[in-house]
Amino acid sequence: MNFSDKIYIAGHNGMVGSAIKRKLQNLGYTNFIDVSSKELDLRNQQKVDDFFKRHLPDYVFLAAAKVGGIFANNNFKGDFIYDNLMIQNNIINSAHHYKVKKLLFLGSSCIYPKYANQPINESELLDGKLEPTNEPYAIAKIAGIKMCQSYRDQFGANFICVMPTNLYGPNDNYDHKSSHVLPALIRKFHEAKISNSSRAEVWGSGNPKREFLHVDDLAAACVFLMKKYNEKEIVNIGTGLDISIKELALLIKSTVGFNGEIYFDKEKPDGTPRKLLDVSKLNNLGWKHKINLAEGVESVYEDYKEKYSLQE
Ligand code: GFB
Repeated sequence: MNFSDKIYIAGHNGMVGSAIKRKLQNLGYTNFIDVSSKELDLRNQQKVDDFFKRHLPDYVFLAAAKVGGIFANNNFKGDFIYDNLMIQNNIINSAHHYKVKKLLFLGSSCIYPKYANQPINESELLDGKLEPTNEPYAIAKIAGIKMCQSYRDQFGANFICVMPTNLYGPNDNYDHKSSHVLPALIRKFHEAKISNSSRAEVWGSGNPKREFLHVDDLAAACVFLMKKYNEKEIVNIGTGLDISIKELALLIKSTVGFNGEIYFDKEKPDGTPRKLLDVSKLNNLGWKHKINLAEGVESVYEDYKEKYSLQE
């Protein structure tokens, strides 16, 4: 990737897209094509085609997606499958049609079977049944992988696919219902602290295990792979370390300084019991994460307080 190349980050206002843009800017890249979702509905094939025809990007990071935590995935299944299929179909097809030099497609660790062997190697893809709460989202992401791979096979397109683990960081979604667990617990414990509540609620049993990666690390890995990796096979991006939701709750409780009790609402779904990625392929290519979870949680709590909370 040369500094003068035209770069299109689909989803540049979201948590992932904005982190990729920050990383590229820090490295000295300046030639970005920015278009917001208000200006361009990526689900509209004609508009996406017109956009590519007009701007002719050299490199594309496909970070635009409909995303959400377990509740959103489970309750808006139609939106999750439709929006994601449309967005990725339009962008991948236009990238091929208008001869983009290289495209990076972001998938998700939920593409792997619910009971995959741990840590999950890339070879586990399509080797078992998916987790029902996010099956439509996972099917859309699997379709995106297969589309990139098929365009490589048939047309020689240099489209690569990366599978990040659960992410957190600046510009995350803190909505009570649609957020992922880490930002959800930051907000719940913070609100419980400032309202002097005796307890804060955590969904499920607390037993599922998750791996968390700071989005700045993800962005660094994406740029690294965009520069170095040119193969058909998918690549996991994670830390190779996971903790239980109960342990995460305890970490966030102490970071926030909430002194009450944690209540586990067992009526809420647990989702996949564990999804720890095998990151040996990425490590062997020469990349490793830098931000540990405790320092990452501390920095996003500061960010949360600055942006969303006026009272302490
Ligand atoms: O982060 P999360 O929504 O996503 O939930 P998944 C992880 C775990 O945390 C589940 C529990 O066991 C939740 O029940 N949890 C506890 C909570 N308290 C809360 C809370 O207040 N909010 C939330 N959201 N969870 C998503 C997929 O699965 O992960 C997506 O649905 C995507 O497709 C994403 O892959 C990365 O890890 O379960």
